[in-house]
Amino acid sequence: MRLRLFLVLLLSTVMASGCVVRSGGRGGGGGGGGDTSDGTVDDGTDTDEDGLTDAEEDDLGTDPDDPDTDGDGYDDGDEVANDSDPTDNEDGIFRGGYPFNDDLEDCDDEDFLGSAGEGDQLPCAEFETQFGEDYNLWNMRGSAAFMVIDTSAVWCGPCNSMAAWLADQTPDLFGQNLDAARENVWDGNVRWITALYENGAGQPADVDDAESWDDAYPAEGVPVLVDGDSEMIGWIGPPGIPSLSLVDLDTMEVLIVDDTSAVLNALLSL
Ligand SMILES: [Ca+2]
Ligand SMILES: [Ca+2]
Ligand SMILES: [Ca+2]
Ligand SMILES: [Ca+2]
Repeated sequence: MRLRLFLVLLLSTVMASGCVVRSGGRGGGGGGGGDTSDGTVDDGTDTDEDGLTDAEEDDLGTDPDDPDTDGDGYDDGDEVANDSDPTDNEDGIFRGGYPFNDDLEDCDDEDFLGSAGEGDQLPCAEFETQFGEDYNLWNMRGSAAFMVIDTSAVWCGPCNSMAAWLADQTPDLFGQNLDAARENVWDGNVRWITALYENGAGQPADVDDAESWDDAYPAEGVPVLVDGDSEMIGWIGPPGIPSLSLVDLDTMEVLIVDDTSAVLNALLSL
């Protein structure tokens, strides 16, 4: 009963405070047998199953018993295959430490076609991050149970409020205490991406806007993606922003399309 009342309260506050929308991996793998640089035979054993054989790890100076030698969240084999240093935790595959997934085989669509519906699969599309790197959304697959898609614009006051809340700059969101929701994001139980489609002047957002947004509202683990082509917001099609949608990170299907209250309630109940 309390939850239902809360939902109604939250829904009404979100509706009242929203903005009207005015318009519109890199490779992977590694490892293999062969001879090593010191002439010893590599029998192909990969004890820690990180894609590098024990002999290769011996050459590289990585730990054959630890898939992530430097503890930056990326496996040694993935780091080598993607030209980051497996012994330097300041040098990862993606700036920001965002998840990496080298298996995009199940993805059929790279483009956003039509409009999002419940059960539709998220395209394996790339967006530029606030660091100027291309990031395929399917890298998030398997990194948590769910991912929130937050479609926002710089000119939208409530979008800024939501970002400030997520960055722990304000205690409440739209007058509600939703700590359990954001703590699930901070703890990595849920992934969150913010897709910015317009800047403060209502023009298409670019990487500078994404960088400024991240500087103003730094939230660890949350990529700020440049949606200046309005691909994401065009696909989701919210009549108002901020708009939250929810994706199942196992199937990559959209569970909730443009229902901010429902998504926040889902995050509260995890
Ligand atoms: Ca290994
Ligand atoms: Ca290793
Ligand atoms: Ca690593
Ligand atoms: Ca590294």
